[in-house]
Amino acid sequence: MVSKKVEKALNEQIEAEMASSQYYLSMASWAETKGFNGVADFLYKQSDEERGHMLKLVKYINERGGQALVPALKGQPKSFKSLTFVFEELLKHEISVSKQINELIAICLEERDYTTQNFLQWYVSEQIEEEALARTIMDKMRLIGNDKGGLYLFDRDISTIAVTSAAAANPA
Ligand code: OFO
Repeated sequence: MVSKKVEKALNEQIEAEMASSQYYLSMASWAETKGFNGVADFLYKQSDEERGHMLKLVKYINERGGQALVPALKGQPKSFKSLTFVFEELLKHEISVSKQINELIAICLEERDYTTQNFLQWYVSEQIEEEALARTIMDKMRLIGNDKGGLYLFDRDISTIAVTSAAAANPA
């Protein structure tokens, strides 16, 4: 059984995961309208992953005797300054989610809820992977700058960057 305090914190995490999913979806849609189809596919996938993170929390809270709450949708930006800006935001966002997960774990320890703390370890590993991926992408974006040819190749190759970075973050 989760305590009220842990339940509240987990519900806040649901909101954070949902906000990530919505934010990345708006980025994906914007990128698609700008002709960056590779980037759009990548962001649609990230958005789906975040929804998956949210669902995992919903099921966990309910399984542990709490009630998962579905938060209201917040508005999302319609446009973004540049691709670099999109990925800067993505990295910033992931870093803040990692912090939030750490705070959530601190609450679990305070409440001596080792089961939830254990459950949250999955999110800790996931965040390491997602931050590593966002950093790899940002490094590439910095190299490319506004070079059109570079952006074309980046858009074409982003799915490979994602696979390589995931393998590096999770060596077999
Ligand atoms: Fe990448 O935010 Fe979920 O965990």
